[in-house]
Amino acid sequence: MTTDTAAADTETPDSSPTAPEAWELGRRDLLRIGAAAGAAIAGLGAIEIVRDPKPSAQVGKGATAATAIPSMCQMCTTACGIIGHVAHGRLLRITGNPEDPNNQGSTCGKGVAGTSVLYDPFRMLYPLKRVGERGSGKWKRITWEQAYTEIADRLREIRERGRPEEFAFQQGRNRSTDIVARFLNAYGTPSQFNHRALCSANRRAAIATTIGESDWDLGDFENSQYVLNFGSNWAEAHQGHIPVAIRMMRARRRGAKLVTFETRMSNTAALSDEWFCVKPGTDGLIALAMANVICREGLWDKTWFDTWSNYSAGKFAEHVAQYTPERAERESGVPAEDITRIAREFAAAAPRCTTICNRGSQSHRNGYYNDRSITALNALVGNMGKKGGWCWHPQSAWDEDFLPEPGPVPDKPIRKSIIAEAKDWPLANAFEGKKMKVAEVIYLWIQQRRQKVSALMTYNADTAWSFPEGKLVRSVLADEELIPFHVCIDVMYSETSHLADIILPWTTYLERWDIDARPPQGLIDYVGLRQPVVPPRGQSKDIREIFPELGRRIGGGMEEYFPWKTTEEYLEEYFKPIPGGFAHMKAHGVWMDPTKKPFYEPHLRRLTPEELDGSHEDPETGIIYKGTDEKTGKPAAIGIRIHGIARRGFLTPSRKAEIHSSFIVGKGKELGRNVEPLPVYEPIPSHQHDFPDDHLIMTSYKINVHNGHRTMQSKWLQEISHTNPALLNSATAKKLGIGSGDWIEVVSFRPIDPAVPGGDGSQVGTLRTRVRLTEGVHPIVIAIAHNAGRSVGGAYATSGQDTADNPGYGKTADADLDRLWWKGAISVPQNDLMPIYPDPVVGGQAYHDTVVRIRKV
Ligand SMILES: Nc1nc2c(c(=O)[nH]1)N[C@H]1C(S)=C(S)[C@@H](COP(=O)(O)OP(=O)(O)OC[C@H]3O[C@@H](n4cnc5c(=O)[nH]c(N)nc54)[C@H](O)[C@@H]3O)O[C@H]1N2
Ligand SMILES: Nc1nc2c(c(=O)[nH]1)N[C@H]1C(S)=C(S)[C@@H](COP(=O)(O)OP(=O)(O)OC[C@H]3O[C@@H](n4cnc5c(=O)[nH]c(N)nc54)[C@H](O)[C@@H]3O)O[C@H]1N2
Ligand code: SF4
Ligand SMILES: [Mo]
Repeated sequence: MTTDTAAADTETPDSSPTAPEAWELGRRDLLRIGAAAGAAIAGLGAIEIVRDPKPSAQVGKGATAATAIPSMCQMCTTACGIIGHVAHGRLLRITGNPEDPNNQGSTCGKGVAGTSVLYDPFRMLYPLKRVGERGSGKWKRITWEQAYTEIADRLREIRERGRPEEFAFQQGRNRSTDIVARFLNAYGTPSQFNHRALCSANRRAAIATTIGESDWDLGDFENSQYVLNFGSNWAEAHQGHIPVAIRMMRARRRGAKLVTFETRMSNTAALSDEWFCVKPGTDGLIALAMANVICREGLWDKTWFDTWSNYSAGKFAEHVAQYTPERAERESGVPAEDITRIAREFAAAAPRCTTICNRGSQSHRNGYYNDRSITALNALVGNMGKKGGWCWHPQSAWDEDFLPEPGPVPDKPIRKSIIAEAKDWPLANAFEGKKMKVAEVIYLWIQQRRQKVSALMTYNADTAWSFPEGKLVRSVLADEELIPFHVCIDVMYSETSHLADIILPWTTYLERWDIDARPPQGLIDYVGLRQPVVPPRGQSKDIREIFPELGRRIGGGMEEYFPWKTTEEYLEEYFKPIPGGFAHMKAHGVWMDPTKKPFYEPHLRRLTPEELDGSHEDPETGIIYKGTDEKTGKPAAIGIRIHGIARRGFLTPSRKAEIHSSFIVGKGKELGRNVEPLPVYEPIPSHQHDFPDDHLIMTSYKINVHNGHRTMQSKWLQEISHTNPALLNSATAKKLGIGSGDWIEVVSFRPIDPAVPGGDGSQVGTLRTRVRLTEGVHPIVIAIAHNAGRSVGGAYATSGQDTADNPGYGKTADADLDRLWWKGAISVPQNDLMPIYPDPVVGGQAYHDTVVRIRKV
């Protein structure tokens, strides 16, 4: 990347990251955590809990005296409460906020390393405008005034033409949902693309189908005796990483048993009592075989199932009879006797037992049914909503009834987007308020000109790097006919901003305001505040400043939705209902209603006489109705009478846990598709033949010290992990004459699968990498980590490849650059090998099903 600085405006001086204590303290913290992780790998120790004094206190003495500012981490999506320790305007270190009910004072290695992202010497600190061909890497600095004017002019023209849907907005792991929706809805564009199908759509749809009121399960690990894990790597990743990990470790210390099914010896597998290495995409079959054992041996909670599920236990037993442990052994590789034994143990621990699953079970072509099957196992043993069992909470963030968004709030757009509302997947957009969308087809469909895009804004997503068919995404982003105008809002120079026309430098999470909260692991909702621990570096700005300004400049009524002068004024309004308001939030970083109780067994709550007043009941189903549902115009269900008592029930159409779902069958029929009402096992078509020795299934996984793209410019984290060799089973390697450290060529193929767009068996990509031999991976698998393989973003992100030393980055002095000892480390972009591969029911991307051919080179 090169930059012409001629047009630059006056720079805001940037404090350079030289305070020695910042690096020293941070490194020490990382080493502590590294040591704990090392112990964890050996299965010997527990994750260390790093605790610090209460927020808002002065800590330290003399030269290192620091102010403690509570805020929220965003090095991953878990949003742990943190404390920034700041002295003389510089962030010295980050620790966990003990007042946060989710992470309770703990952080992970990434959280501690936030300082190195804030002070990344290669960070983009100024608005940039492209001067060469798109993608040529030639930029000039421009002023914010020029950037605002150019962007507002383009967006105003599209809107005034009456085509707001031609302005497409691509977001990723976004947290600031209120301001994003406000800007886009005020503009009127329905083309709000997200990445949910790349992340968790299959799993969310399976949960929403079964319990209706949430798309996120929260095992009560703290109180559980037995945890059955199907492909969740909670010790290193998971959307609830630290909050889950600290509770799992407490459970383990108490003597709870942890059993993990994984294709790979992850740190979670290492921390478990038992690990079973499964063939990819077979977890659902294992769960169904366990259900079979529980049914035929009468280990179920038949009373609960017959009362609270909408299917009879007897009929379910007949359904699962086809899934024998022997069949599951043949297909998954897990011995039938272990499946039988574990099913018995799981049922014996009920109700203080729970499953946990994640991308290992759901990021497959059959991911939806896998997670339906795993979820059903819980209903069978009657642990749903019970203490120590499989629980959930209706709020995946804060309670919006208590803390509504300050008005005026714009309505949702009336225009339609063919891409955002992709119709080929029956359950992608089926659940009210839980639109999953189908992210992996966005750029293919733009290429196919299914929807015209006149301007694209990318934000909080490195699309060109994290989406499947990386090369296709990049070629579409580079095409000025398909995308005539591309604005990228980014913290660092990325594969996506490389293909923009204007780049807006974004603040890091340590320099911005936000209201945030995550699914409450303690089953009581809470709310948190992300606040700047230091002022923004350079000229970086947050969207809470950018969007109101753009809204006012685009005008045409948009400006009415941005009446407040500053973000603080807006948040002051937002937090008003909280005792102590914004001031409390700034001092503590978090608030939880002390009168609320954990959300156990909500279905049992008795309806009050007031609720029942004016209601009527269906004598056949027992469902109690009152008034009319605003959205459907049909009578609104408020509960169900069970054994003579009117109770709240589940929020599904039947008011029971839906083991059998007519709703999903109906959604399938609307599209002429068959959707199975019951949990089933659907073998993955492209995995069903005998593989030649050199054909393998490529899976993906996340590295504990990296998160997506957003951590790879951190020199601390890169120093710990900067390479992603292909993990290959030693026996497989022997057959192919491959030794540890050898170079191989990996060629990947699209599945031969008519249910998959472009599923013609053709080649996707090819790359060369090195292998690491291990017993800790399935013999048919080649596992490659996804958190590596950057091509731009500075010397740290690219292990010394991208050394562009220019003012576009706003590059600041950094003595550590000379100590970048891992120059040239092997690090490959896995997504260049990934086909677009949606589960045909929901559209969730299959990240672990790609068939590849390898050869030694
Ligand atoms: N360190 C780190 N933490 C993160 C993230 C990150 O990038 N890095 N990202 C965050 C986000 S957005 C998400 S969605 C979560 C994801 O959190 P997880 O789902 O817990 O993590 P993944 O690594 O995506 O996948 C879990 C595991 O599935 C295994 N696996 C693959 N195929 C199969 C299979 O067929 N069966 C089974 N049983 N296992 C299989 C992989 O080896 C992998 O270890 O993590 C969040 N936290
Ligand atoms: N092969 C493979 N691909 C995957 C996955 C996989 O397991 N394997 N996982 C998938 C999953 S689960 C997900 S959720 C997606 C995630 O993929 P993305 O949505 O691309 O997620 P991130 O990499 O977190 O997003 C990167 C962006 O976060 C923004 N960002 C926001 N705040 C900050 C900050 O304070 N600092 C920095 N540095 N950046 C910030 C930056 O703009 C940056 O470009 O990837 C998917 N891709
Ligand atoms: S788990 Fe995620 S949010 Fe929590 S400290 Fe680690 S990186 Fe930050
Ligand atoms: Mo994700």
